[in-house]
Amino acid sequence: MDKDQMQALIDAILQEIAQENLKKITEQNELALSTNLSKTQIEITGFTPVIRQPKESVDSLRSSSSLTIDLPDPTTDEMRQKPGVDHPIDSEGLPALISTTTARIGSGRAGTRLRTKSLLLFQSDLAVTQDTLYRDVDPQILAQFNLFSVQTQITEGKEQYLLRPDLGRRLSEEARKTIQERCIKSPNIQICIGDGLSAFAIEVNLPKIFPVLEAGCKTAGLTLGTAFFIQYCRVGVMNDIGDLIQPDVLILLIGERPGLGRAESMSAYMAYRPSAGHTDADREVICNIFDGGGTNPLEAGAYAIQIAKKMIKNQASGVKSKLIE
Ligand code: B12
Repeated sequence: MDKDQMQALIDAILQEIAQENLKKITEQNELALSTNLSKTQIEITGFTPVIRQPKESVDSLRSSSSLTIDLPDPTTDEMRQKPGVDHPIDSEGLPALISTTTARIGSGRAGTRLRTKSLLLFQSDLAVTQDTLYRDVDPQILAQFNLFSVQTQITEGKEQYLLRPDLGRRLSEEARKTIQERCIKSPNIQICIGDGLSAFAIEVNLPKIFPVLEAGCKTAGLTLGTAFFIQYCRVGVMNDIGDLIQPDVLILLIGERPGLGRAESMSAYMAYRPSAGHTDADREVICNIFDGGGTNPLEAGAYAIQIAKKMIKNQASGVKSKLIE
């Protein structure tokens, strides 16, 4: 076979494949259109050509009032725990195992890819994470506890906050002035609230923990400073606050880095007489504060007061405190 014959043969084969594919796609388009695309669950068995709807038909489908999405909500507990593995060896053991963990196990696969359910769950969980990271704390919650707001040296919003943790550890000039003017100096306990990496964590936990901290201070005979909120806050800002207010103990309630689909976790970072140059070795943390699986915020509040009393007694926190014990 010479070169021209070879080329002719290749062209013929390519044309045949193209026609076959076109036929398949047309058939599938017709099927999808005839069912108004209500069957969005397309079984993926081996190679399936991508169905691209002609623009007019997509537009007409969008405007059709009979368009329904028939995939169940993948974020419900029931759907999260539903095994995706076809024909498991132990059909009772697998659901039992899945129910013991929030890890994504037994989710199965479609060929080499994720199942649609797993993909949608990932996307919705990631949306929860991003929402809490990029959103601001609801001002109504801050008003509820008479908290005034100050800012760190972040001036360009959340993107800058994420890229420049160093600026989130320093108070702005205006913040310093406001704190100097409005805060009681040298209290036993100073409470500050920072958005950190999760606005939602503050919104759900602050109303529960704050009254416990206030009541705990009163019962323990500890003086309480003027609480306030810090926007674009990192843990290291505790040093600046310590230098300005000079409390015995500073408690910073801050939103923790959210996990996939988990946004409600808050931490209480604490330090004895924080000041410039202190590091995390001088601090302590009560982490994973949230209802239903974490440290209950009411208990966390009571525990924070116990730790504060210990810090005052030992005149130390962090590693130094551990050395005294
Ligand atoms: C991110 C993270 C880290 C990062 C921090 C880097 C960074 N710049 O963000 C790295 C990997 C360095 C880290 C290290 C450690 N971490 Co860490 N960390 C976390 C995590 C996942 C999120 C913290 C968060 O969201 N902070 C809020 C944001 C806004 O703070 P930030 O200002 O951006 O970052 C500061 C804090 O994250 C702080 N930090 C991080 N870990 C720890 C631990 C302690 C004891 C303290 C005082 C501060 C601290 O360091 C950052 C710089 O100042 C938490 C898990 C959780 N559920 O909270 C664990 C967690 C807080 N870490 C923990 C531990 C034990 C440590 C280490 C001591 C581990 C080790 N043995 O070396 C070290 C010490 C850290 C230090 N700075 O000296 C524990 C604390 C347990 C406890 N109750 O004491 C947690 C809760 C994880 C866990 N479940 O075990 N950590």
